Amino acid sequence: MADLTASFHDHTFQTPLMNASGVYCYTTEELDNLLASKAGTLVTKSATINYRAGNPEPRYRNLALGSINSMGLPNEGLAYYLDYVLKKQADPTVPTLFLSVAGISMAEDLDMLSTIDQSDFNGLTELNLSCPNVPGKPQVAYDFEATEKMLAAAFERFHKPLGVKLPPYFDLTQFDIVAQILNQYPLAYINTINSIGNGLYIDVDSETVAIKPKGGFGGLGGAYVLPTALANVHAFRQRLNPEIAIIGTGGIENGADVFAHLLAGADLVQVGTQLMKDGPDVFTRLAAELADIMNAKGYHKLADFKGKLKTL
Ligand code: RRO
Repeated sequence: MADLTASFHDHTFQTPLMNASGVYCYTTEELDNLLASKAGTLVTKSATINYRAGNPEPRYRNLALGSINSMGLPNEGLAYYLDYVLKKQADPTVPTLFLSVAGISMAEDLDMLSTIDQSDFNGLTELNLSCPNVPGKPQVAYDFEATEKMLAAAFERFHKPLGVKLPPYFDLTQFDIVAQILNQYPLAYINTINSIGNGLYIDVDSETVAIKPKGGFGGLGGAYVLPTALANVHAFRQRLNPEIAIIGTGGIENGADVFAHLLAGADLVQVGTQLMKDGPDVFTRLAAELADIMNAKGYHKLADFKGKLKTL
């Protein structure tokens, strides 16, 4: 019988599955439901220092091939999520949790990292450098100079395990440049990819866009993004120091998609659009489908195939 146990640095999770930040992780009730599911762990909604209402609705739409969103960073504020993970880490039955932050400015990011550093949080912190949906705020990780400055300043004050959430890159030279920057820092992991920013879905019958903010432009998720996500996971696995783990996010609809992410080099995988569509029961199905594939192939554990993608 396939063993789905996933290792991530010195942490062990029952399955390699978790939610993608921004999906089903806004409230303590949603977070508790994730903990009760087959997800191996969870990540909280990217937080700002203070509560944010986010962009006007409708701001998320499921589409036949995925989803489009321009949520605009709605969240309860860092204290809410930090309080949740601190309470949970006192419970030995709860796995190590991920806490995500996404400041509107570098100063806000650094402020939040200092708060987390000075707290008792002993889980993994994720710095989201790739929110595509705050009007007037470009994604930090598409500005290589800003990314380098951010990481340098972050590691001056932050002494706990830190990962970064990256946007998709599309050119091999971008992978080279970004990996060269990331390899200079003691990152625990990268999470790739965030949604493909600023897509535009058009409904031809009604001749309208699908969401209200930004005239309809929004981040794409789901089947639209799977090959881009796999490319980013694999390109970074080929370039990053082996100590930097990878969370693969993007386009997972079934167990085969989970298998593909792991094969490309992901250590854990996150599910966004499909979790939005199905709720936390999706993890039961994904775990069963992944186990079926491993059993059929004669693989007993994730390490039997993780990162072992073959080329022609
Ligand atoms: O809240 C959002 O609009 C959002 C964020 Br912070 C993000 O990182 N990725 C995304 O697709 N939406």
